[in-house]
Amino acid sequence: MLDAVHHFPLKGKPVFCEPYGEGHINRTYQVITDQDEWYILQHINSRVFLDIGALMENIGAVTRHLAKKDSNPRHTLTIVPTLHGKDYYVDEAGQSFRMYIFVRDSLCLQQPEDPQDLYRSGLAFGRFQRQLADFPAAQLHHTIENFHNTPDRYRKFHEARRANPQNRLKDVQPEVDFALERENRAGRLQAMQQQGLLLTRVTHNDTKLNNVLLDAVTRDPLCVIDLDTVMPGLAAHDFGDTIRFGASTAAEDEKDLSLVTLSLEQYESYARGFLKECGASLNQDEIATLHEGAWAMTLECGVRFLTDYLMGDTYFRIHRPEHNLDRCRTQFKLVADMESKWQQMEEVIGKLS
Ligand code: ADP
Ligand code: GN1
Ligand code: MG
Repeated sequence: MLDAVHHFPLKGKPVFCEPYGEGHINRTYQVITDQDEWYILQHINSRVFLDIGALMENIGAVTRHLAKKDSNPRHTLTIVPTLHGKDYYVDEAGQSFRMYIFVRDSLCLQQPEDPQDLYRSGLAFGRFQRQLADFPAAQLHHTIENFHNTPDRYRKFHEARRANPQNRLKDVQPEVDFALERENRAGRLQAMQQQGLLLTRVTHNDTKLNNVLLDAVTRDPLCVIDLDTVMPGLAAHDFGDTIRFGASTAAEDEKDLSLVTLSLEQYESYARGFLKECGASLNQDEIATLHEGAWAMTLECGVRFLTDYLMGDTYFRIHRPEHNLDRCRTQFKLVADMESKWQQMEEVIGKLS
């Protein structure tokens, strides 16, 4: 049993503490006590998050704000403070841990199981954005600088190519070429943001399907989780990242690229849910660039996986050699498929707005 578990005031004595979930960043454990109380314990990744105090301040403020808008405890993450009343526990080795109430009777999907699942996820993330519309964005710390600044992701990619510490560059020429061919267009959203056309909002920034919980019985959206990257951002990012992950017809690390395509049905389903909840508050340019967000988030994520592969897999957790390269390849295949379906993607948004 992890020692950290004993630093939180649990109801009952912990009898189970095992790794849980599919996240790429933190180490997550499910904890169960002899009174059948369930918790999530997380070892926070301090290589990725350089200021964990600031990160937990963000999560505390955001969850308090959300809980004021919706008092159902299954609808908002609940932090369990440590025995000393802090939001997280730091052990003697300097490692940080936090605890949440486990949202029970919920589903966390790795891929949509029915056509309505992305609609439900769209409702959840659209609602999340709407509920935070009056949260003062300036209060939020940037937990990762330049997180969805695609041109800056390219800058890091070029650095990795130059450094080439693992001598892997020679094996990835087609992927490098694919990324370079699209570099000029990749910063379009940031340019529009700088011109004031796209508004900076409080966004989640990591809207993977597995970062939202659905009710296990009704499948209604319950709770948005993984709040580490809630920061000022663009609506197109929150729209796009779900499409990248949830509207792909294959897993993020599928090796058979012929299976990886954009499902226009799932794309429309998410757009319908997302726009239902937050469409009224978006301006014309924001709506008109949602599909660009899907393209940009997918390209950016592919570039990030490729950069991490070149750097020796230091950021995303991998479960096999070349895992990051496989992930990069699915992202680029999806980008290419989006390009071939561009007009339909645009038409769907036009039809729904
Ligand atoms: P990561 O940043 O590593 O992705 P997450 O915060 O997303 O970490 O947690 C990993 C997984 O743990 C989630 O995908 C989900 O399955 C599960 N999880 C996290 N928080 C809760 C919670 N409060 N209740 C139930 N399951 C949760
Ligand atoms: C990471 O933490 P997780 O697994 O939900 C990453 C996202 C990527 C995603 C790719 C903090 O998300 O930005 O899009 O992997 N999170 C962070 O699957 O970098
Ligand atoms: Mg997650």
